[in-house]
Amino acid sequence: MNDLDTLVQSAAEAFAAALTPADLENAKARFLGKSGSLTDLLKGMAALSPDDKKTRGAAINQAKQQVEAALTSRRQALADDELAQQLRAESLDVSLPGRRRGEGGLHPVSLTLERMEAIFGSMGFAVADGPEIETDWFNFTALNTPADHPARSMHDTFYVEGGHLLRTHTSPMQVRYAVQHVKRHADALARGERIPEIRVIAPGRTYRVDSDATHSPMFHQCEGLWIGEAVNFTDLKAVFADFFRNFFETDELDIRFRPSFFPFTEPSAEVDIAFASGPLKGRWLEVGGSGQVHPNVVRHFGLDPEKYIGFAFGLGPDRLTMLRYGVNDLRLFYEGDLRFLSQFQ
Ligand code: 2NL
Repeated sequence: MNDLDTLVQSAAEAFAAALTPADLENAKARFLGKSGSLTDLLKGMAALSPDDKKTRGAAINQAKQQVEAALTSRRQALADDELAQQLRAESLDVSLPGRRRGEGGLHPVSLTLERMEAIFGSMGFAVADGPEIETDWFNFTALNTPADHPARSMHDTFYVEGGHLLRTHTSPMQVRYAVQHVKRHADALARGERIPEIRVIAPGRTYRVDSDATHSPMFHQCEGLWIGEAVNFTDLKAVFADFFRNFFETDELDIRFRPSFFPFTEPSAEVDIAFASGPLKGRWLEVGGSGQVHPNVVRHFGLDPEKYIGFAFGLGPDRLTMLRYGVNDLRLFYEGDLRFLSQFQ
């Protein structure tokens, strides 16, 4: 092997030993650089005769081409390696199942409210919806609540700027609905004609200054109102029977009225139910309040209490949800814990 063959071979070995592009460029400098081995050989030709220069020059050039070819191929190999490594690092397993987007769902109390709307809807009740910030008149005065009633105190009611308040029940929405209904039929009333009955429920959020294991400052109510010319307690009991049997999906259920007092109804009654079977079998459970709408309230609707009469009731959707699903702590509904909430989807 002559000196040029040896040089080409050691260049090829040096390039092969270079594991990074930077190493390779350093190795290149040793053979092809300004003071590299090949450059030295070319400089060493100065003393040769013209004929020798020709043959020696051609041989050196051929060697240089071989070294350059080895360099190019090593460069390519290193670039290929790097690309392969990058592809390996960024590889995707397209056969893996995709990540599903969480689907979400309704809150258990919303499920109850939707159920209540559907059941009362099937009995001809319209659904009224309106402001949670109310005036004193719609929340208290129209409902025959005296000016000195404790419910009006700052201890019980959240007052906001401008003399408004957060509604303490959804009754004000029923007052709004009744007043509108009467206005819409004002001409017929003036002519002494009959007007359609008022049959409405008002589900939604309500607020009271109250917070412990069984009370939340925000809670839900679903009130109902049925006013006509001869609507009575028998109708009320039938409405409750139909509602509770549908809601709890059982006919094995008793309902009783217990005398009570509310400023907006007279007479008034608490409503209890008892299941004939299941874990709550035989226990009377308080589920709401009710009564015949007070004549003063009927008057505030714009109707003559001598001609129009009916009943109203208030149910607690939070408590109904607890009973239906067997939940024993009200606070679970308002802590936003998905481990609890996702069980209702
Ligand atoms: C309860 C008590 C009740 C009413 C709500 C009412 C509404 C109008 C007129 C008259 Cl517009 N009354 N609502 C009547 C009696 C009881 O709720 O304990 N609720 C959970």
